[in-house]
Amino acid sequence: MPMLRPQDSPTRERKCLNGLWTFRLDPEGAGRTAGWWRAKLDQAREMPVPASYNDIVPDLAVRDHVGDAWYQTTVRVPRRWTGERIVLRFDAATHRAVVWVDDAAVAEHEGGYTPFEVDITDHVRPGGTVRVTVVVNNELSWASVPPGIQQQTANGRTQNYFHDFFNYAGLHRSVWLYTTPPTHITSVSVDTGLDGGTGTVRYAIQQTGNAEPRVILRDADGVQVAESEGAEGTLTVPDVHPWAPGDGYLYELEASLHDADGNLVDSYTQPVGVRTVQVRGTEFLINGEPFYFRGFGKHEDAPIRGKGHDDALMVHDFELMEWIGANSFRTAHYPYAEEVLDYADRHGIVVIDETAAVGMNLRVLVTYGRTDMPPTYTEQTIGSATQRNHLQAVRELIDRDRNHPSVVMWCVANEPDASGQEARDYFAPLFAEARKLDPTRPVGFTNMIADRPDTCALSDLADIIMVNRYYGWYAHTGDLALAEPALEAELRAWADRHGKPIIVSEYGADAIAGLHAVVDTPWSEEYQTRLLEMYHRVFDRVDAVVGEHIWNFADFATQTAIIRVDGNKKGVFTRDRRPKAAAHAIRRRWRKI
Ligand code: BDP
Repeated sequence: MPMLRPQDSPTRERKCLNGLWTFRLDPEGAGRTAGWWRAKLDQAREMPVPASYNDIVPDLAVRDHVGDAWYQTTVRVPRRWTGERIVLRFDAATHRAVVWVDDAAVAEHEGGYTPFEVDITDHVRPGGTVRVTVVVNNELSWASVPPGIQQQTANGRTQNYFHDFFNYAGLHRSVWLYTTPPTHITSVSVDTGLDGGTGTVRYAIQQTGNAEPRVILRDADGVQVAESEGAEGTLTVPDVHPWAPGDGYLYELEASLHDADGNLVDSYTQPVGVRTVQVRGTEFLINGEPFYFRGFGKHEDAPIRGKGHDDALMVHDFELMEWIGANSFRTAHYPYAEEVLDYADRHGIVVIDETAAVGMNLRVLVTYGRTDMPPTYTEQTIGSATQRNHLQAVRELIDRDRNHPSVVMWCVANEPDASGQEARDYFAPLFAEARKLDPTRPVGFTNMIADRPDTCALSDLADIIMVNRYYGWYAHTGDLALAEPALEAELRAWADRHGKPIIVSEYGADAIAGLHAVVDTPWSEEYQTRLLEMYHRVFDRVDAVVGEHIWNFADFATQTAIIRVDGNKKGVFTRDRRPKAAAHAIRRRWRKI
């Protein structure tokens, strides 16, 4: 069941703890033994929250730090919070964290992109202050999602990983202190349906204590359209205004608890978009209408703040997507900040929501010159420990995001090794878990080129085929004449073999902004444009293709590699969000100019 986000309501209040915290790296891991949470952090510098810490300080020891990093702040608990339940919540801590309030360890969480919270009522005194200390750890192992390995070099420990984006760490999202009444709502979930002009909203409320749950549904003008009593039920919405791509119409479900005298005990408001999603043959239907995905695989990535959430950057990215004519994106390669999904809900942008499972494919390391890697799925590599964390990541993703109408599909992993029975044994329970938790949305994963239509061991587990393809870049580099028929033949093979809709969930070419060439020259802006146009010609010829997500929206940071020039340059925008030539070409296609 969803964990409720902090909100201000007639019965709830929140206080944001963002700002400058004190901060100290702990490469030796000394703090956990020495008890750094017991006092003011020694030798500390200041660090902004939310942000990745890596690029804030011009020092490789910070950027490439492996291990623990300590954050601390002092918070005053409002005096008026007496009698309330007080909760401390982290929207994310990458990749794991332990939290202390004064001297008491209160919370622990694994996984860098989903929230966690803890009731700290017994540890605080309204009107007083408390010290909040967090140790954030960025180590990746075979068991973590995403996985990685460490190496000991003459220079100390280094962290290696198999995914193509920088291992940013820190407190990437907001931190909250908030209240609920002692008797309170713990979760609200909604599923919606459409039947002609009538909508349905099936709701379920969970709570603590003894109080009567009620719900009221209001339209966007605040006019009540339905109400009900009880912890579960189905509301009927006559003349419904559905949520649809490009039309982010939202109702509001106010869930409340009442005591025996009818007094309000708790109140929580959940936005609701009434829409349906369905796969039929080779079509992807939203509200029964075929939907064609135009957009990007994105990243949460920017200069200085790394993966730190920033409303200015978020709104700018959405405005650029609107400018270019995108209607959708994939949260490659991890769950994004909840603010991003809220924005997508309000603006009718369609989202493919992905877990942080990326880089589970040891075969690809050959590309990076590594020939010494073991098989992907063994107990020494990606094994049952990884799978446990991965299952938890699926649960936390669905718990967090199931109420978002913008989210139309779950993506359980990016480009995993999809060969053989081992891959199936690893993934079948993940697909099953996603379907069990949410029978209303299709489930998929993105396939990498090594696993073909006739050999991929996972595609029949998925409701939709998502393929990442780099013809003209990693294959047939620079040769669009060879790349075009190869791409077309493969897409037709997927359609013939599987009879499911196909989204080309990645395709693209690196381009260095400002590099120009008359003839096809990889890395030039013209080659990137021509490659994308070639893909689009092919997509227009293959009926089963229902979506095009260019890799990537913007250039982004990666670990150092000889195939990366200051990061991955497949953005159609630069890292500071200036358009490359391809952006104008895409805009002509997507906006039909
Ligand atoms: C794909 C990955 C993506 C990479 C991209 C690339 O899914 O994360 O950034 O290739 O190489 O394999 O640009």
